[in-house]
Amino acid sequence: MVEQPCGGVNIEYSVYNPTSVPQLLPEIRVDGFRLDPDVKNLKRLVTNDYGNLVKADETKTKWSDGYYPDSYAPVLVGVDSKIAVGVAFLYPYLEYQHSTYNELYQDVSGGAQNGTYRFRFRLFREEGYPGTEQPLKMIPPNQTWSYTVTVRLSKPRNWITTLHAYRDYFQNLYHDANGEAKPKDLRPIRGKTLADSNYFSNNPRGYSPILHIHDRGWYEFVTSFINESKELGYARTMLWQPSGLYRNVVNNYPSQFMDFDTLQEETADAFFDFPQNQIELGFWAGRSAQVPDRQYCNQNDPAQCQWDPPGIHNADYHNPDDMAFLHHQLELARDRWASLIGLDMFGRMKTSDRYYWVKEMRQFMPNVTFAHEGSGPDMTAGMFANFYNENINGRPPLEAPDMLSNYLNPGSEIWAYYWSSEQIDYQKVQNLTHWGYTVLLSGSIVGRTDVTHLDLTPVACLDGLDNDNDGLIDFPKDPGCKSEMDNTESLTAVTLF
Ligand SMILES: [Ca+2]
Ligand SMILES: [Ca+2]
Repeated sequence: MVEQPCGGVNIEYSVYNPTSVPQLLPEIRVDGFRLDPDVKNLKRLVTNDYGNLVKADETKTKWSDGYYPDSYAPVLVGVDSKIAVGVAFLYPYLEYQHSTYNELYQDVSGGAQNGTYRFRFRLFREEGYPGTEQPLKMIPPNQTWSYTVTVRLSKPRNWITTLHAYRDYFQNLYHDANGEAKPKDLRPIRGKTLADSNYFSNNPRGYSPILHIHDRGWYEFVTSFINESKELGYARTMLWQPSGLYRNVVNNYPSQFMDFDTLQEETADAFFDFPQNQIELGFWAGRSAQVPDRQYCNQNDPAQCQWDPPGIHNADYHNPDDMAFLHHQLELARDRWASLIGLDMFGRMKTSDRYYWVKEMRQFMPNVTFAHEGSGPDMTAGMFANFYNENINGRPPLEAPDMLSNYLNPGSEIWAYYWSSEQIDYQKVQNLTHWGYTVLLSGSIVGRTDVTHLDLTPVACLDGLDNDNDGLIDFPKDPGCKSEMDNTESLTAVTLF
């Protein structure tokens, strides 16, 4: 594929520690970019919600999406009306295992560079659990670590191509090792909540009484759920709390998502009806990176644990007992015909451990699509879907395609969770699908949305095809595309006289 021409340089950094004690890593930055000094004319790439341009907050002089790999990629892009500047930080994450805090900021010192912009990567910290502050990373004695900062300039329209050197580096490191994700599947997913703590007075695991899973097992529910899903036009489904809920509610949803009670266990062959009816069955794996404390499990078999254990902990990828438990849950899901598995709170595992664990899961269940709740970084997103929930953490609604994900991991699904207790905005579901998101609809009204006539085709400027046969594909390459949301690659007729 030929990139739009964009100029730039690569800056190589070698950090050598000649001493006999570990040393802090220095801040790495590039200075002096003369983008429009008036911040209200500046747009920047966001990397922690969905990867697209937003207006820079003009009340600030520093803009950051926090640490990578909590964010999607270690890249910074600033765009004004004349030029786009993209700066990326290339380093072998799995080898160095440190995060980086990425920041675009404006020099307001009043000096010679006043009003110009800087791009910096700093506060490199030990890899740890997202949301917790780790110690600063030290480079060991007598070692040299290498980093490359790529700086690319382009016309504003071509801003995404300023990241092409990062994309080449990234795909070479991660895609070559794992293969690309499957082509995106835009068919919507129908979500269903099976239990709620309000129902503990009715049955021990809080299954919704009207579903009768608690007293009649799976057969009735599965038959009616499949029939209903077919009528509404769904071919993919997701069941939350398949094993019910813990009474000890702080540990919900259960990591024991496949540890059924006796009646549910005895009727679990009902799930075979899903593949029989060409409906993909999904299970939501509660707290998928946490496991029951060892003392609540069988002495000889760490995979067999008592239901609702009083203590759980973050799973350690290097602890065979923890991993035996997680493996066993997956085995049960596989035997029960799961095609989709949602990994609840997956961020409780370190990024590099998640990376190796998901690689293993994919080998173990090659036909299953996994999804990462909380959105994983680019290096894991190449192997499974991300899950975007705009209902939490003040995340913005999805109002455009995820250009960054499309660019780095074009085959990866992004599940856009649509939950509402109110009437559905069907146009929103259609827009999200056109923009390349897989919509996961859930809730008593939303989950009953008829999607039979949903158009599953991405817009022409985002579909990877040369729709008008001019040799140029999609936005920004095809000049007929006004934006990545344009549905035609053809230039509209212009009246000249
Ligand atoms: Ca196209
Ligand atoms: Ca074209």
